[in-house]
Amino acid sequence: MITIHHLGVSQSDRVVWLMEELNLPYELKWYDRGADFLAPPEYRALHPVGTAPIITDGDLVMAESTAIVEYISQRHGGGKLSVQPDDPDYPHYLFWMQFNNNLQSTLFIKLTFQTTGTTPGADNPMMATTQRREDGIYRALEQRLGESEYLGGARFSCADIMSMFNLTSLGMLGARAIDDSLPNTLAYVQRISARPAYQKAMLIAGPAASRPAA
Ligand SMILES: N[C@@H](CCC(=O)N[C@@H](CS)C(=O)NCC(=O)O)C(=O)O
Repeated sequence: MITIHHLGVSQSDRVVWLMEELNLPYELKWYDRGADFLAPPEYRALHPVGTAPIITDGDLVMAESTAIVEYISQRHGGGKLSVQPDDPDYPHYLFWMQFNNNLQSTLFIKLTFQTTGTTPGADNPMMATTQRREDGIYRALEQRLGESEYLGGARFSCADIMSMFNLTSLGMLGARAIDDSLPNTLAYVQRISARPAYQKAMLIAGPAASRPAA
């Protein structure tokens, strides 16, 4: 059985969501963040990368949510939440599976500036590039959701599971608010939030959830 090593308030909630969507059994091991909001030493000891999510599946220890989600979908979920190479939407699926890291890299650059009190003006080349990239990602999101109900195509897929954390929880760190300025994205978030498996997963492992009683 797959064990999800869940770090509180983290994007490992998307692995719980995937398992609920696929109706697969799993064990959830809960780890609390330290006072510095980072993963505790016992979490970092699980895998050299040390970031959440991490899963174990037999002898396999795996990090990086994009890889984990696709691995579980294909290996344990019969590929039904993946978009297969012969599907016309496959290129879209590949693109949106990368949305997570693309968006977060722009946020982390901004956060580094902010937390060190070194935020430069908009004409600073690094700042200008970061903002241009971030704007482009949200523009692509709006465009895609104006033409397709789901990011990976006409049906719900892992690409949607990879994206929701960034459109909801990432706001805690200062990511752009999903509001009327992004109408297609706002409607998408509302639509996806209504999924029973999403709601169940957020109750178990979402940002407002806490370690289950022993
Ligand atoms: N690209 C990675 C990002 C992982 C990541 O940044 N995880 C955060 C939680 S949302 C984390 O582990 N933070 C605690 C730490 O770095 O100590 C993935 O998608 O798995």
